[in-house]
Amino acid sequence: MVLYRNQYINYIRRKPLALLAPITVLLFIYFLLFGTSASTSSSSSKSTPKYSYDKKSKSWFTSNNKDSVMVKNLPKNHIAHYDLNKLTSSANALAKKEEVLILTPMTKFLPEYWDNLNKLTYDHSLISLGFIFPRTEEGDEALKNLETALKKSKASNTLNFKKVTLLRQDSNSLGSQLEKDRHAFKVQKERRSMMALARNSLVFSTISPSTSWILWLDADIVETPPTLIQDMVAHNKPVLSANVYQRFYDEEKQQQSIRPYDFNNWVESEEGLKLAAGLGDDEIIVEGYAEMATYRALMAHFYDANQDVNTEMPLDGVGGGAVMVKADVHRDGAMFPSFPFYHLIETEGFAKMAKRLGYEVIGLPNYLVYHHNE
Ligand SMILES: Nc1nc2c(ncn2[C@@H]2O[C@H](COP(=O)(O)OP(=O)(O)OP(=O)(O)O)[C@@H](O)[C@H]2O)c(=O)[nH]1
Ligand SMILES: [Mg+2]
Repeated sequence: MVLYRNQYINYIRRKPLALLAPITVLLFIYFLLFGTSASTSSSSSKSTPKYSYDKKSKSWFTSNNKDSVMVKNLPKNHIAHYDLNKLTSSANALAKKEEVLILTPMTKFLPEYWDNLNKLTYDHSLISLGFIFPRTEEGDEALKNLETALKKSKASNTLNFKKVTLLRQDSNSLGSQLEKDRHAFKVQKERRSMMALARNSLVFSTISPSTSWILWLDADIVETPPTLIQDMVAHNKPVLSANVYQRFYDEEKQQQSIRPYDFNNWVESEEGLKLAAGLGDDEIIVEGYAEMATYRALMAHFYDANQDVNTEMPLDGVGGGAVMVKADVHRDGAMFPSFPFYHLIETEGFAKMAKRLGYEVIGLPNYLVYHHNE
């Protein structure tokens, strides 16, 4: 053996150039086969983005197509299939493990809102949460408070939601959110159109291919039945709005009482249509203002404690307090117009758009949720 090896070594010592030909052939074959991937590994060792969409390097056997890209370093689940035909939103959502996305635009964090949300009895692992905060001091404060609440829940192992998304708004908001400023008639168009932009950013950034239902729940809704989700999906309606009331202390009767709060759930009236017909293209109707008497039937006034809690009534406008929407309604393109749409904007414009897409909009006059009392 030793002799055999020595023979070879002796031969190479005598004629070193004899190695040149086989080495060249080997190198040629190597670059031909691995030329492009060899350049990958050297570039990916630098701190490049996780996925690189480099232009394919020109090699001898590939065409010089400048637009073709190489997608590298992909995780195993990079290509995901979802059959939207198989995604259901049904009356027995919980049994079918349908996912619910709860969306809340938030200027103020109320602990009562958070406690109520956490008490919802729908399986939390099927619930995702999405929040959007304005770029104001108030928004900063609300975000900080929600983060603290999230940390606390996490520390006590009670944060079981599938996913929580916190968004900072890129559009503008009103500076002052004091009750009297928020409700002044002249600021409504601007205020509601800003809220529409916030709602649109929120839904378009958080809806996923597995979302079956979207529950719009305002940050000032502080009390709902714990079975809110099950109760609402049981109606199996594309858009379903609960009746927003408020608890207060009745000085006259010297006792706790309730009163209607949200007047954005309404049925269109002849007067409302006439009013709209007389408006300029850019003018809007906002419900609940004496400046614009519409004589619409307001769901808030239809509450009857002695009637069936599941009574339904068709609506033309909805508020944003607690509205359950089949995710397909949003997927089909229904959003919150920030511009006059049939002279309506935000949630009221959304109801109109859902109807124009062919969906039913329904209200539950006897199903109450409660708005915060400032
Ligand atoms: N991200 C964001 N959220 C907002 C903004 N304005 C209001 N919100 C939130 O949007 C929801 C509805 O706002 P509200 O101010 O309660 O509007 P409203 O219910 O029409 O009026 P109120 O009678 O005052 O309750 C609440 O959850 C607010 O916290 C805003 O500019 N940006
Ligand atoms: Mg409100």
